[in-house]
Amino acid sequence: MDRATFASSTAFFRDFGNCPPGVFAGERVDFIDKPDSLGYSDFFRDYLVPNRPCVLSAAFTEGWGSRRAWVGRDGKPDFEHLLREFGDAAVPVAKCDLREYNSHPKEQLACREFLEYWREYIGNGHSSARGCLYLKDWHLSRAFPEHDGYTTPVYFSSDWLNEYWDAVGGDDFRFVYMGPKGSWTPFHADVFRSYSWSANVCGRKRWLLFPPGQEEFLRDARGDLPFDVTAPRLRAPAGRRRGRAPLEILQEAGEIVFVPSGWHHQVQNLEDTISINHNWVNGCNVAVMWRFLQDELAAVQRELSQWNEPVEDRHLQCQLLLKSCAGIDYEGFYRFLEVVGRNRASVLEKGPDAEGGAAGSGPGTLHALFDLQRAVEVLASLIANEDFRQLELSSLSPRPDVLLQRLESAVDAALL
Ligand SMILES: O=C(O)CCC(=O)C(=O)O
Ligand SMILES: [Fe+2]
Repeated sequence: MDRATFASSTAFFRDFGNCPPGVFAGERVDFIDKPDSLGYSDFFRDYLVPNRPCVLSAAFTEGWGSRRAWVGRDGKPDFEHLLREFGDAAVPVAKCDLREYNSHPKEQLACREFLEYWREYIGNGHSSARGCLYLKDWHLSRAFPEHDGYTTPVYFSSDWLNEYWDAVGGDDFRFVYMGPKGSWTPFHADVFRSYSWSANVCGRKRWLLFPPGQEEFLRDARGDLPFDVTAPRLRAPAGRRRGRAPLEILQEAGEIVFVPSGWHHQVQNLEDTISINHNWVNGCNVAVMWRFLQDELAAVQRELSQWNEPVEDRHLQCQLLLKSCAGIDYEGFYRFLEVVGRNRASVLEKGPDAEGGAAGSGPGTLHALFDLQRAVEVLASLIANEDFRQLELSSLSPRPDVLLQRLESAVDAALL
């Protein structure tokens, strides 16, 4: 991160605090053609901080092994290769013709069974008695850590989510999707309101993207969000539509879509498509994640308050429910800030590096300082939060106030 980007990003979050203006006024999604025209700091300043989508051209994935090895000369998946490499793995597969709450029901299959189904589905004119199946949210890089199918582009490398889950074990947010033409993902915003990036190894996708807040116009009489925003009921004539039309992206083979934090979206595979997707959080959207957790907890509390039975340890029950519906509770979020905060403080203790002014350079000391300032701000807000204060804080080690003080001192020392 260069000095100018550090200064403008720090000022942005100082001025807008934890609720940046965020409303996307543009009608068009930027397309970046040449990798050497986009430095790390450019991406940080123009897309991450203002939370704006963009598309990176196929030149950005040109060197990936998966783009050669997983794809035949005709641009279609190379089934023989995929069977040899991944046939024995167990993979999650969604049934796109069915609905379970707000997603497609999933089952575990052997990758071989899915690939054979897919090949037959194509041979049958894209139809099958089994319906349309979609392999999704497969943790390929966890199952095959040695596989060199892709490298994460530097723009997406400040990734607190995977840094934390890699440190504590048990989960990660790096996925592969494989689906026939017609497979699709229903309307949603991503886990923890994280960012995502999604690269097509082969095939094409159609994305419909809604800036934060626009989803409110799509709720039905019960307040529920739609499952399918392309369903006829929702296609009101333009004059009667209250919200704006979504942004549409047609993503070609090799291209990468950057999905900002908290943007609802729906995605359809226009061809037989394989994609790689990561979800991530960093200093630019950690406050959005924290806001999301507070909103989810409030929803859980409302739900619980409707029960007639007295509930023992209500705040602990609420945390349990929060963890099961949102994927993390307040203590987990505290640990998350602790791990990232300590890692950044230790980078700063090592002293300045040479990257300060270099345009296009990746994370370094200034980035560590930016991150630490953001972690401190959100940690202070967590510690001041009434629901957090009701938890057994004395059992946390380090104690939250001690951790906050340590991290604040590390920021002060670095700013001297
Ligand atoms: O490609 C898909 O089907 C869904 C991808 C998605 O929702 C995402 O990358 O956030
Ligand atoms: Fe998504």
